[in-house]
Amino acid sequence: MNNVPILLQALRGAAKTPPPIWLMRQAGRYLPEYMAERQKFPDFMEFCFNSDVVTKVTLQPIERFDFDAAIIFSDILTIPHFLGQTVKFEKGHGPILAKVDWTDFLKNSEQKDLSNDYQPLFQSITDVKNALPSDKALIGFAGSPWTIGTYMIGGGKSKGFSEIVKFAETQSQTFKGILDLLTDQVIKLLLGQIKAGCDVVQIFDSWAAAVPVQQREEWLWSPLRKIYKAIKTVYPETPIIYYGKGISLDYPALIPDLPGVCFGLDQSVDVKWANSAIQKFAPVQGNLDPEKLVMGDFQKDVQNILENLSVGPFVFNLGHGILPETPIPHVHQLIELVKGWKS
Ligand code: 1CP
Repeated sequence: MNNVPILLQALRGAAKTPPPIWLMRQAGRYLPEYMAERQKFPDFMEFCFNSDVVTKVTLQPIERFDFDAAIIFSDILTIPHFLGQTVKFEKGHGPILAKVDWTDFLKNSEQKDLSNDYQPLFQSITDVKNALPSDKALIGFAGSPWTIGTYMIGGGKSKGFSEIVKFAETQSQTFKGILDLLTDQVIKLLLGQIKAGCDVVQIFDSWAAAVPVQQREEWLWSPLRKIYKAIKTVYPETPIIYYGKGISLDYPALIPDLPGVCFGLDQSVDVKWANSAIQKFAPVQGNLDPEKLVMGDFQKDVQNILENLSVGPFVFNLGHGILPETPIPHVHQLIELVKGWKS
């Protein structure tokens, strides 16, 4: 059988009842089978670049939950890692990135080709694609240049973003160099992932809301349009999902320049508004609160989301990544609810 995956149908503009479902960060710490594999690798980056283990953990949530899509297991911080900025993951701390001299770093990074470094990832993509049933899609991803940049400049997860914004404003030439470098590397990585077998790519812009409104054109939208154009030039049929957390009010103005892009909605977005302001013109994805999935009281919210958004092109998902403390039975209940939906 050669079924077009339901995720691709929705991303190409079809309203599906029930809609496709996958969850951001679906391969990860809430799964005991993930923890069992993860324990074998003290170093997270080594784990990310072992083809066999990446293939295995990418498929784990599909085997357990039968989601409509797999997302390749990797991390948005692989780009700084391969550009030569040491990235360490310490328990309870999140990522820690080494301080660098930006003038040297930018000079050394110019036109760097990371395709050899990414070979194990591309191999896993090909292996996962071959292992997946034909009705399931494979999603590749990268961080947005801004979101990756916040970790590189801040040395890890930023508590507030005022220091990064200050850096960007006071060292604007250096900051522009970092954004240009990351835009170029994000493009190469996404093209490589599609070439290796990904059906869809998602750009994670988790910290988009930290960008002051007057800087968004330069720091967020101009790089995003460049990425969009570069992908569409080579792979016009490959759908792109843009997940910008906390900035959905900006989406309506972006749509004309990014035709076909699916917009990720975080949990703060009112779905009635999203239907009239975004979904009339573009597919949308989201937006159940991940905390609700932890608590288990999500039935009303799921119904509200489905009533308002399954009328158009829609992908059911969370408003942000699934939390490590999420009980597995709740995930089963969520999928049953969504898959049992009749309009
Ligand atoms: O020990 C561990 O297992 C480390 C935990 C972990 C995992 C499971 C990290 C470190 N990365 C990942 C995988 C990962 N990261 C995926 C896997 C594919 C999937 O199933 O979805 C994806 C898509 C990401 C993307 C990612 N990494 C984002 C964007 C999405 C989001 O949740 O906002 C961000 C911001 C990161 C940085 C990062 N890497 C790891 C952690 C713990 C973090 C977040 C730290 C922070 O909160 O700032």
